[in-house]
Amino acid sequence: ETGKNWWKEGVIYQIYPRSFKDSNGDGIGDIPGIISKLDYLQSLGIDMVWLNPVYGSPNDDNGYDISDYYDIMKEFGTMEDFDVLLKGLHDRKIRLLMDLVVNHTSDEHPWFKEAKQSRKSAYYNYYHWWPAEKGTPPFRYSHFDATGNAWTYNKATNAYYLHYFSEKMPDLNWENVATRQAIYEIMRFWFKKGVDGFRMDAISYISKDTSWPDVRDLVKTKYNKDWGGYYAHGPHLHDYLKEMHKETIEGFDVTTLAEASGITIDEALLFVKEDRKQLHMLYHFEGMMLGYEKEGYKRPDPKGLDLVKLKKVYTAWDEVFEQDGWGTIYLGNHDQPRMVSRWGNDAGEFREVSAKMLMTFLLTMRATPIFYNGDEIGMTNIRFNKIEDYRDIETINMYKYLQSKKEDLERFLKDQQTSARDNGRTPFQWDDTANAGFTTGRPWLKINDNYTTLNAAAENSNDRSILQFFRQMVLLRKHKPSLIYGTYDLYDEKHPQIYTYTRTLDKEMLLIVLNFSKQKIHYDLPFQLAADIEPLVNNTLTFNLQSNMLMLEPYQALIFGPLP
Ligand code: TEU
Ligand code: CA
Repeated sequence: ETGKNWWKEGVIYQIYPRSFKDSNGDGIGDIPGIISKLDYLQSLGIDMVWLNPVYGSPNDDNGYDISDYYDIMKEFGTMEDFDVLLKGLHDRKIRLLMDLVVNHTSDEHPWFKEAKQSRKSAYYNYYHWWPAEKGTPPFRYSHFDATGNAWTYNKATNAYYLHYFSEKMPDLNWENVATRQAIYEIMRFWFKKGVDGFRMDAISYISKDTSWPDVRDLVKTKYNKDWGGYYAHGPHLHDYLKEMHKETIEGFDVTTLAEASGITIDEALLFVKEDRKQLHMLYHFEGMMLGYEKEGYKRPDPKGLDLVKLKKVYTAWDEVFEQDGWGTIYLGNHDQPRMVSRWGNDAGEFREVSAKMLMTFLLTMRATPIFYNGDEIGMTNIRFNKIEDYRDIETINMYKYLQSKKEDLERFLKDQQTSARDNGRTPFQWDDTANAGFTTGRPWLKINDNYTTLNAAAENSNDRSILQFFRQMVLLRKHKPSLIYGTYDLYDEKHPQIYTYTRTLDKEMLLIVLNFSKQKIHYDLPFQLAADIEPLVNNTLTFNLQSNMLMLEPYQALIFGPLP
């Protein structure tokens, strides 16, 4: 914790521009589309927008492969459009966080185009190379490569270049001072333009052990089979972040959010402890591993979600930031399936109530909440059943990889219905007109058929919708300082269905009770409430308390307080 700041007090709304709103009928969401929805954004009560990458890009990985950091992607519009968007947000008191992707560039970035020509190129050292005269490079895993290997051979330089993601996304060499300065220049450019901060993509990966050990055994012994964990342990990571802070962040009223893949609780404060002057907030992946098997692609664990474990994870992460630094909390984003499908229940009657329960959770924890667009109306997984429907390089290349290894592709496709990133990337469902009001053309990714009933317009005109509940909860968080800065205390940690905690600040104490199951539960409250107490928040129409025993409806969420 320590000082109070706007970025600790606000709610972040993440926009995936490709899928938000198409303005010109080409089937791809764009910046004018977002501009046309500014009033909607304001109506949500959110304080910050995190915009996924909108820079020049050939879109191998939907904008995470950047070919021009100083321009806007053609499909998304122009720099003038961007300026209008920034002003439109600021006029509505909403700040804008951009996505900074500087672990890698696109192979179509001029730096790489030069670098790959010859070892003498001025940009050769902007990237990591393994000269072929030394033989084949020691193995490194790649997230998106169809062969699984992060090194790809380049003929002109007779060397292999490193790419932790797809082969069209070569990793930048941060050991080179010129590379680092070029990155700081980019950051200053956007800060000077008035953007309010960056979400920092794969930032834990930027420093590499350039003695290049073979990581296979290392990862097994030291990193608990998590190679992301190994990648997050580069030797100079914190030197670079410190330098970056000094060269860019200092002197601007901005915030930075570290995407901290592979970072554990013990290391979190190295990034965000205030007097270390590195970054401001961090988001972890520990929660995102719950309910998946440990190894291989994201494969749902047949045992399902273990709530006791979930409570443990989020409680431990709360403790980290109790004294210093600050965290964020999310249950969905563009790399994850839909929040309600994964953590709640999107079947029939349960969808609304469980979506509201999850919102109650996110908006009552001590961390800046991040909501992914569409989750505020309870959008659900699309569950494609054939590979041709997918657009995501992660799914497509994993399919190719498994195919080459003769693995069970049917099982993979079935698992992807639960975990694929495209589940969360289908176009936003605005209304019940053709293509959900997203586009007049052919959408780049299929739209979920349920848009005829599940859409923002319908929810806007229904007082009891998920959307209205979201607005009310965002407002509540603003008016209850205990929900932002208050201490968090967990009760009944071993209860397998119910998550109970209090948030306390000065004399204000709120009690939050969440039923994470589809069962009705008789639950004995951890302490005595007044017999005539009424809940402050209830996501159902039922409230049944008898001598301190609550009869909780499936997925019921209740907030009581302020309590004496
Ligand atoms: O993700 C970085 C990351 O750590 C990935 O392992 C992520 O967990 C994975 O994609 C989940 O399936 C970031 C972006 O959020 C992601 O969209 C990009 O594809 C990736 O970086 C490369 O830039
Ligand atoms: Ca468009």
